[in-house]
Amino acid sequence: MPIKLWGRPSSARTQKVLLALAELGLDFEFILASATMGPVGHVAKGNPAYGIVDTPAYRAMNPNGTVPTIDDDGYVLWESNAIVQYLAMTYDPARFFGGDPKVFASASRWMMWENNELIGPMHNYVKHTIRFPEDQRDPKLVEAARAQLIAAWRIVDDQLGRTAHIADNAWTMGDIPMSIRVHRWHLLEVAGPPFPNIARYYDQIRERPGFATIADPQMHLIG
Ligand SMILES: N[C@@H](CCC(=O)N[C@@H](CS)C(=O)NCC(=O)O)C(=O)O
Repeated sequence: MPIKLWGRPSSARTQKVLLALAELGLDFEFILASATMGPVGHVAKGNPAYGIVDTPAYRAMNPNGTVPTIDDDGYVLWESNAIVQYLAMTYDPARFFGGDPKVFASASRWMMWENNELIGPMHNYVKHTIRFPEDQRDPKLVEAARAQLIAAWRIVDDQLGRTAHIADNAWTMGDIPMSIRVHRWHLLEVAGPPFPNIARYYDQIRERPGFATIADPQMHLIG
């Protein structure tokens, strides 16, 4: 039975799972579970168009009412980074972390770091430049987010000066969240200093066959 994935294509967390499945070449069934954002605009909770994330059946699987969630032959899991790690350990430990606990921990560290350091300022930047109606955008928050992102990207650029990929010379699961963030950063065309190692990395990750899954700018700029 193929893995079931409940998600929203414009959600970066859903994209992590899409990238992992593409790297594994696994068949899966995609269920569009959320319509809170996208070409139709923001839909409030309680509106039937909100999506199945708000139904009792979905909340029985994922009490947060968020995406993504997977069901792999009866094993239900939510929390995007945990899903990627489960897929890695179950289906291809060698490809996803060289089958090595130290590489696993290094990759896992970058997955957590992305969650802790990049998502917040990137969401603020996108909300206050693209997602919110113009009268709700705050230029001070945009500038604060830009400064935080530049400081964070400097850490990434330094690391990519030491290793070809984020957690190791080889590609690992740690490159999944990083690929999505680096792609978004380039699509947003934020003013800032050059990051030569990130530019080299961006060329590299776009060459991977799985990247086509998340390449479409509409998946990043409308959500
Ligand atoms: N920490 C969770 C966060 C899940 C989350 O907040 N997902 C967002 C999309 S990226 C969501 O479901 N938002 C509400 C919605 O789209 O209906 C994870 O990484 O899976």
